[in-house]
Amino acid sequence: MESFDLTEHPHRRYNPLNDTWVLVSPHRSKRPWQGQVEKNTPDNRPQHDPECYLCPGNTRASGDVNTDYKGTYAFTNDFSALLADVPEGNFENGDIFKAESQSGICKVICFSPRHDLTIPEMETEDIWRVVDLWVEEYKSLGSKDFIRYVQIFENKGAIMGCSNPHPHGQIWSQSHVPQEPARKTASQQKYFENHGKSMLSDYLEIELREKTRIVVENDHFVALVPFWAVWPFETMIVSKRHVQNISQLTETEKNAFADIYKKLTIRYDNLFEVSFPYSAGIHQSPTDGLPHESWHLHMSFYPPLLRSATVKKFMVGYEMLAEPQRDITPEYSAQRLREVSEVHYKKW
Ligand code: H2U
Repeated sequence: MESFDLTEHPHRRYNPLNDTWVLVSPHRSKRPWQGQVEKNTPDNRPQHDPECYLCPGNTRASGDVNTDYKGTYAFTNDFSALLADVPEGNFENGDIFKAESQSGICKVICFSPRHDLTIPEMETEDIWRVVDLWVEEYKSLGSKDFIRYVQIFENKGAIMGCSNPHPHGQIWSQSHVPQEPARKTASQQKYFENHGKSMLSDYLEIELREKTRIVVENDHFVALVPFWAVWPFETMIVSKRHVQNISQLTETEKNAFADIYKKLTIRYDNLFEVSFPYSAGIHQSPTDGLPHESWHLHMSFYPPLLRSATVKKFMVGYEMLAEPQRDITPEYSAQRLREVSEVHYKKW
């Protein structure tokens, strides 16, 4: 029998960050497709939309009026999933029924006053302002006694459930560390105790040597398709320097973060010639007062598209009931993203 080959044979890959597995079936990527096709709607957005609740000077659903902002703009979500004044408490009935109260603050952050732009279309210096706002919000929300974790994220595109095309993200901060960052906290801590180095420092060292999964890098950050990627074109931006969170980035590093965020998302757009949808977010140290020296800042991108602007990956069936599965290998995805231009060549 021939020997095991990661590019040919079905296998499972381990994600050491969150202690999960993904099934990879490279032999299956040529199967015919007759399923759902998403519509690629043309985008003719004006620079300012009087109906948009995120544009400068407009009235939101709550009746509050946005300032006439010129750069970035943050406000408390009018429909926050978490509220600041929740009485503390637990509910327990034996080992089966458990609940705990949760308080928090949710914010909406507008990336630009321009309604018609997206991150890959913005100037790097304007994206720098977004990074700077993330830092400010992480620091100010995280410094509150009852906030133990700050989740910064961006939902882009209607198929990701994004309610408005105006360039924006969200921040949910809360009184407990939610399960995904909690899993990453435990795994990174264990690795740090065993190796005396952050897991992602060791991981980056290998990736930078092998180069097969790297998409783009600059002096301070690397964007790559992780070995354990679940989504077809999932990527991760990792800081070259081991920092726990964005508040530790130097001005130069913040600029480099903006630069790689732009370069990666341009490649995404160019891949299928569409404003590429994704959910992306920053994972970094909790703000619970513990040291967290093992945490290594990274930003994950989870795009749903599989083979074109209109064909997306479904996480259904086996993925829902057993574990995630992918067909094209992370190495192939990285190669595709490396091959497309880093210049945003099309407006659609
Ligand atoms: P999404 O597009 O990712 O859904 O984010 C938009 C957020 O904006 C959403 O959470 C909030 C919604 O609650 N929002 C307001 O806070 N005020 C509004 O007037 C409309 C939407």
